[in-house]
Amino acid sequence: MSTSFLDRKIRHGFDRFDGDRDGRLTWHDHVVMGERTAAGLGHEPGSADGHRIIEAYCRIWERVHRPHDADGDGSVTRDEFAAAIIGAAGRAGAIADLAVTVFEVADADGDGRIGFPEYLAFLRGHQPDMPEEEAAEAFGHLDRDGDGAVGRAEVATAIVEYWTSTDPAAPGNWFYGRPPSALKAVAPGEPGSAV
Ligand SMILES: [Ca+2]
Ligand SMILES: [Ca+2]
Ligand SMILES: [Ca+2]
Repeated sequence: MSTSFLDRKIRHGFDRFDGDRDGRLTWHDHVVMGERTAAGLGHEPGSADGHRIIEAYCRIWERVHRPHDADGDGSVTRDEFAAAIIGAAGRAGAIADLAVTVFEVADADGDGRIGFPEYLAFLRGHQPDMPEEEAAEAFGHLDRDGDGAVGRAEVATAIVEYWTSTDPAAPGNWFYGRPPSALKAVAPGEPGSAV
């Protein structure tokens, strides 16, 4: 069970949120991601638009991640995180919350669509060395209707798939870039679950 595709994907997702790479999720990680994303979108440090993005990341910490801090020490470890998410597959509320906040952050110009430059800045907020080609490949998976942008419904579906789907072929697995072992995760005929 601990080596299932979903488990690996959740741990990979944890690493995308662990902005300072110390192996624990904290409020500070979310500030770091917000600052990077704001800078990637061209907002000056201290500007109102930059502040709005940092605040959105802090809301992700408060509403989505901090509740997993069972002992109240202000941080969530990788194991705590994986156990909480795996155990909470039905917690649709938190995932929907995440989708709304992510959209708010990534749709920098507020036109209701995430264009490729916006998506690239968002990804680089989570992973500064994200190659543009990998982001483009991911974007192609997420833009399911092929209209050249990722819309609200496409974000919502992708986030649900990323955090809950055991299907290695789910397009939403690409939400944070190339998923872990997307093709070699499981043998053909054994979709997703190496239980
Ligand atoms: Ca951290
Ligand atoms: Ca936009
Ligand atoms: Ca689209």
